Amino acid sequence: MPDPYAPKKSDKFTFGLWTVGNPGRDPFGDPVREPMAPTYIVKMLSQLGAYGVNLHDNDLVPFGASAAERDRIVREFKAALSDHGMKVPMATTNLFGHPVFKDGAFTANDPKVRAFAVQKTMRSIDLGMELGARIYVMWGGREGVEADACRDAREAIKRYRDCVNFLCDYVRDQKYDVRFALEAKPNEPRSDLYLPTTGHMLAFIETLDHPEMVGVNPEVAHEQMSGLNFHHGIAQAIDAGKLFHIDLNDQKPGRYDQDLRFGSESLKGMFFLVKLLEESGYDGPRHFDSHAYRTEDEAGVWAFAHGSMRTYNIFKDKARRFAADTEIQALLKEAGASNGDGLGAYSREKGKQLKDTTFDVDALARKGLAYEHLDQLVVDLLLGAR
Ligand code: GLT
Ligand code: MN
Ligand code: MN
Repeated sequence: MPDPYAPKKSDKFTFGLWTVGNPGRDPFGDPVREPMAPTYIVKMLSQLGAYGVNLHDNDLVPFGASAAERDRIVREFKAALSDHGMKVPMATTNLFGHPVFKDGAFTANDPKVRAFAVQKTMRSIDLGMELGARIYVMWGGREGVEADACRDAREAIKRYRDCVNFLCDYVRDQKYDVRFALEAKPNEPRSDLYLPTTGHMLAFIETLDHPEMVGVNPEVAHEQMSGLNFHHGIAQAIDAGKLFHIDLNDQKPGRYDQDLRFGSESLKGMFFLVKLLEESGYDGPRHFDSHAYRTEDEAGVWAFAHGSMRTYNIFKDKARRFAADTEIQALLKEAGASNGDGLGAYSREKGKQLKDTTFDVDALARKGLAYEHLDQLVVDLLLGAR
């Protein structure tokens, strides 16, 4: 019998080259896996049912490569994409790996470092456009501090804004069809990062010259590091029309950025996330930004990739069952879950009427809501007992 959860191209699953390509290096230990050629990653992911791959400039073209070398690498990579029917929906810039970015990129104190970061991003956007990307992620991995004495945090935000504005105008000038997605993270690799959560990013975007060009790329692990409810943040981004991209993975609360396989830790939280994405009509890529455990060889990497996609599809099926479950739906109806009746717009008369209304507050307060029962039904559903 065919696997009903098998990933298909139409599911729009993508992986960063840096994710399945992660060699298992950590701050305490050396790599445990051989590097894999980007063209090989494209082939293998396609066979597993993925829709595409995403990349940093230097995942494909090594830092400092000559123009001729760059062109050869890009040509071969494009051939692999077309041979295996794979897309590059998103591209990004590595603004954190090279020592030049040790004090940040867009927010660094040295204006030459900031200018180099913008130049690197412009070239990297050109590469992304050549590969067909329509979303450009900005993750400010080094935009932060250990020593807060080194700069005024307001100055950092201003520099960040200036760079994003410059890049928006570059894209407009080139007539590129691309949107930016900003990714937040509270800390790591810096002690503190500026713009630490998706909520901070949403507020920052409204201060830009072209806010319509810029949205967010929230990552599960990053919000959970801050102890936040990920799917609530996603709901707010969707409500604001700003969910341009998403980084799916998993995380235990209060740890370093673990980038665990999607759905491997927070079963209930990830169920509600998938339910939200599917029911909201989000049609962007379902991108996995995670990597296999350091215990794994190459076979373990593909098991990790397959598992990430399969788990998403299982949650998608559970969301369908939740919607079709008569007992769950009856409880939701009784609880008034979709009762959006509001006061409507204010008028002086309505305001007066409301002030004069008598509520039976005790009766309202006495009513049990049966959420224990409802939640247990969700647990039964997720554990396969329903
Ligand atoms: C890096 C980081 C991720 C970002 C990537 C995009 S790079 O792996 O940990 O969260 O999404 O720059
Ligand atoms: Mn990420
Ligand atoms: Mn992460």
